[in-house]
Amino acid sequence: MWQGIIEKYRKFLPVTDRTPIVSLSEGNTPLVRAHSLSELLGSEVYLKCEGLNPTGSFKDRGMTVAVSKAKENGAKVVICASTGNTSASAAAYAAKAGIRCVVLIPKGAVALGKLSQAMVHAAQVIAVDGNFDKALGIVREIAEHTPVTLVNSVNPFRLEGQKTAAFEICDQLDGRAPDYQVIPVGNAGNITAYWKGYTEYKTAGHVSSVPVMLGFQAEGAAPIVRKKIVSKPQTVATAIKIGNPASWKSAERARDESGGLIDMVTDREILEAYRFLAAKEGVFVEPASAASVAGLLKLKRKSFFKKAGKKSVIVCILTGHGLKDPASALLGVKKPKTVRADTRAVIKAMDL
Ligand code: AN7
Repeated sequence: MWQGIIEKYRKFLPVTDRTPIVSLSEGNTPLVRAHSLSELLGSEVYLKCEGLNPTGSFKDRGMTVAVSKAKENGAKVVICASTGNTSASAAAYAAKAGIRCVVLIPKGAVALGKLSQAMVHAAQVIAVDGNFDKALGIVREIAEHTPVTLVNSVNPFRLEGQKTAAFEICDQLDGRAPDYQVIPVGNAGNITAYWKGYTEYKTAGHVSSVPVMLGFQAEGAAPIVRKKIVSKPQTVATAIKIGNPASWKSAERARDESGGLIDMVTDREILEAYRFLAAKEGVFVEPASAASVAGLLKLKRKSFFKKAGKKSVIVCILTGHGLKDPASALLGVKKPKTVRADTRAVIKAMDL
């Protein structure tokens, strides 16, 4: 029986017999062969569907470890700042652990699905009149001066949990690492965690290589690409609307040590990839997740993968579920036709 990532990858994680495991059976998410993308690229493309975690995003992998350790250490309150998914995950795991949860969100900039999760899991939600970077600064300060536990990815236990996605991908590929991994970059914890995971799995002898890491930021929120803090980040992909990533330096290390790159994609490219995934691959993700596929398509236009010479194995990380952000799904799509409740009227509307 699958009992979550801590049970599965315990020997790679900072837990002991005394750690109370707070799990919602996260992990074990599908690695789906993407037929349309594979054909388009002439490569073997896979989608790691992290939106199928218990709260609908990859954050659950890190949260199970962070909240288990918080509980072990006797925490009464956990706190985080969030563009949405971290708060949904923290709220759910804190509920399971019986710990109070406070989340700070940038006012008006969190998708409805995520906000409703935090509220219904009974977290105290505080909207800050400022962006994510401001909110993160505030919770970091609070955690320094009060007895609350910070569960943003600056908490190292978060990245420990998140690295298990790299292990899983290698296991799902029958003991090999992908040649390339494409991933959205916001606060840059996830790219850092994946790189840690791949290198640890290689050291442990489970795989013989590590992938080239290809990260993508949104053009209006691309501090790593531009090499400077973006004070007013803008993008349709609210999850990655971040101007000063906490794991900036370690993301650069993942990029450089793997011989990869961190580039950016426009909102238009993100939404095109978002629709492509849903319409051609049958996979519904939130806009931030589509940044990885938008990046893949951008690199294809630049003939990036041709240089490899052989059929590469490429894994795109799809970080969050499409239902998180229902408003984005309705942008630029046709409204359903309304017809009389009558068989003939329906057949006529079907345009057969
Ligand atoms: C769907 O929830 O930062 O580069 O506060 O929700 O590890 O930050 C979310 C980030 C990508 C970026 N895709 O990952 C938060 C938050 C989705 C996300 C990212 C996020 P990082």
